[in-house]
Amino acid sequence: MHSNTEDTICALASGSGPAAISVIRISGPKAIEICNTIFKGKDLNKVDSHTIHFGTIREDDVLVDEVLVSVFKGPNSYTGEDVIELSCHGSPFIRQKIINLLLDRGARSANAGEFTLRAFMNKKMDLSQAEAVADLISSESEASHKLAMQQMRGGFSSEIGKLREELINFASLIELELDFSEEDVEFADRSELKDLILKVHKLAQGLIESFKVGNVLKNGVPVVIAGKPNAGKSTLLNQILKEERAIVSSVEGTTRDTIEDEAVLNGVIFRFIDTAGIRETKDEVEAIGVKKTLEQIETAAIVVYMFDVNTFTPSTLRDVIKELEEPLSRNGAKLLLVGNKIDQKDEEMVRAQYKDFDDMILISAKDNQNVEKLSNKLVDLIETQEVSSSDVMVTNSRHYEALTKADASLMNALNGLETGITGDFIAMDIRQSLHYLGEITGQITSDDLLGNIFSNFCIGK
Ligand SMILES: Nc1nc2c(ncn2[C@@H]2O[C@H](COP(=O)(O)OP(=O)(O)OP(=O)(O)O)[C@@H](O)[C@H]2O)c(=O)[nH]1
Ligand SMILES: [Mg+2]
Repeated sequence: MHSNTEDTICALASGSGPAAISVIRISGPKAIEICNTIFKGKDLNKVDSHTIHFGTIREDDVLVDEVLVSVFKGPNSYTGEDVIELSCHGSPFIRQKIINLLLDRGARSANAGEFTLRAFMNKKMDLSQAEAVADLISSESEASHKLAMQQMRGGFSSEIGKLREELINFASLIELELDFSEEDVEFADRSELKDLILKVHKLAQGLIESFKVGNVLKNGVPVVIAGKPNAGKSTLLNQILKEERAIVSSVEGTTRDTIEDEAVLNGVIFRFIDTAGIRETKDEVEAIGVKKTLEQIETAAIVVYMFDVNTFTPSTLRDVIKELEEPLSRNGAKLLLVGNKIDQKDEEMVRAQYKDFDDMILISAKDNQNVEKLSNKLVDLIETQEVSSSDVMVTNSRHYEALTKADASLMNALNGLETGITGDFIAMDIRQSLHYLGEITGQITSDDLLGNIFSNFCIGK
């Protein structure tokens, strides 16, 4: 993906609907000059950087709008180039008029993400920071906001930087040895090298592991509500979402397809998935739903297994847990047992009956009894997974894949050291590992990669 930096680009940077104020952004070598041709007020060519000016925009002699123009001169701007941010009244008509005037005077419409692409090319930020900008814009919860902010400010980049530094040291030691290979010297102490690789491997593993949590924090923790028909799953979903999202009825097999919606609990996004009740059925549509339920369980982070305390027994519950064991383990999902319809039974009696099951919650979904307790429990289950720590976390699947490949190359190098393979092969593995790390921060890029990343941005960013 190229951005011809000879071009001056412009685009609407704020939302597309009518608004009190809209911001039009212009960046490039002629940003100030072009803006100056339509602006009446101070001569923008003569003002200082980081100043704001009031004036009017005119088309010929017709007044289009009164505006404020912020001037940022490169390299001290978002893109590193001369940048103008023009605040006008937020009417779609005015905005389009001003943009048309700018295009007329020689600016070009910016592509999606082109401002941030320029910031990356001008080394204002590395690639993972640029990606965090997009995450920040789309963050919907406290947790996803925090992660994006940390990444944008370079927390993740500096972790990757550390890994790279260690490996570069390593590679230079090995390569120095290669230069003198005729003389059969060993500069690099093999056991020291091994320790170094193990150290980097440990760091990489920590980051790779963090993806599991980082990913759910960014995209929402998938919570599957499962159970037999009529357990009250849809009633619970509606209570948590505080709306009548799913149909509730006393007919078994009401929910036939999965229903998904998000709720933010304690700053964390949860994606609740209400499912078709699990039972043997001759109904074809329902059977497809049941199959889907089982698949959902395999991808969940938490499975809320719900049962009706009137019709269940501890021994059936034990059987259910046994059946769920295998699908749960596939993704390392946690199980939360929830006994429902406690309004129809004596709570103490039921508690005594199920005393062997730790951490079970008894609720009445219908009467909204203990549902908040259940929500808190969900938050606890996530938070105890060290989420609340301020450690750097991987949230981006591209980074996750690159780290996994980098680590695999490291393991090849380690293997090489252990089996006494010659230095040139080991150096190759290390170079390979460096290559993958470089892809994360953007020292190594391709047009395809950049195109992929920046085309997902919105125009104007
Ligand atoms: N008494 C009582 N009834 C409940 C409670 N929760 C749900 N119900 C009733 O149980 C019936 C089934 O509720 P649903 O929420 O549709 O159950 P479901 O698990 O989604 O059922 P399927 O979609 O068929 O798998 C409805 O008549 C609900 O009103 C509760 O806490 N107490
Ligand atoms: Mg249902």
